[in-house]
Amino acid sequence: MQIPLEELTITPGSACQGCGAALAARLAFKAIGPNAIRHRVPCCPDSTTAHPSASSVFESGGAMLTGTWRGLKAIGRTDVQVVGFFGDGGTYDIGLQSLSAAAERNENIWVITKDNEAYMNTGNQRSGATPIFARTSTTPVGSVTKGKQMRKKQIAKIFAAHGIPYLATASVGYPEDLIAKINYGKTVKGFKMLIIQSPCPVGWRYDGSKTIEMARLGVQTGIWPLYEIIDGEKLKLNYKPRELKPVTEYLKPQARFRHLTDDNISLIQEETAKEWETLLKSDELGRVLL
Ligand SMILES: Cc1ncc(C[n+]2csc(CCOP(=O)(O)OP(=O)(O)O)c2C)c(N)n1
Repeated sequence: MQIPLEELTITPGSACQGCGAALAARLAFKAIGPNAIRHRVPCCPDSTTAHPSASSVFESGGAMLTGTWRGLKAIGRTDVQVVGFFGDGGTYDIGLQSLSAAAERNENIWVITKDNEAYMNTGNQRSGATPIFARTSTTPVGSVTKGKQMRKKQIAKIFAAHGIPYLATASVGYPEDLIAKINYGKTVKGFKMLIIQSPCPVGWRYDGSKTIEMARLGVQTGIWPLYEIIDGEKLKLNYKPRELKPVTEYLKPQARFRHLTDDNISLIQEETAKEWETLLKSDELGRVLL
């Protein structure tokens, strides 16, 4: 596959060393290309690409994208890609209702979510995307609780249930897959969502040189499967190893999981294996099994 050479990200930007979200922006916008408007809601890194851009409050991300697309359509500029580049907080939680409304109306927009599994911009508070047992600043490890007690919200299934024409997961550890998904999405009219796992060395507490390794382990252990869902129905699994690696390979290098007991790890392993089976079956049948 040909990877576009043009760099559209602003360097050095405001990203930390090893920032997965900055890499997600770099890859995604290489594929989106220059003919786009990129909107943002509060999140980090705060300036990512050189595209025309506006900011809004979390709650109106979907409305801002809708207005931009409809305005462009009114002046005959239907060639422009309208893209929201939001964090997990802006997608899973605080921005959910306006994105859900835009998805239900099937607006011709992109939502690209860089999922770093917490509110990193404000100091690593837990979000709906934070996985079970992860330590964050609001789910500490102490005598009463040990990390987050709830599971990660199944946002892909929630948006797939809107019947949107294109939804996919991606990882900064698999750039060709990520770019191919954007290239395909550019041919689709309607609501497109790409959820990119974007490891955060500061919040997840691993060495910043290991971001790609973390991302790849996420995929190879089945914790972050790569798949596409067309029209909310047809599911295709894009990475199918003969055998998944044990989840410990992903959990152990991250200090946010350092306190996990063997029972905690077994639970994560069992749930990951169960979800993987469901995905394999969905892939075989070619339709989503919730
Ligand atoms: C309604 C509202 N609540 C809280 C905030 C404070 N706030 C600003 S950025 C942010 C975190 C964003 O997290 P996320 O969307 O996951 O992006 P990240 O910073 O992790 O990239 C929060 C909570 C806000 N701006 N508006």
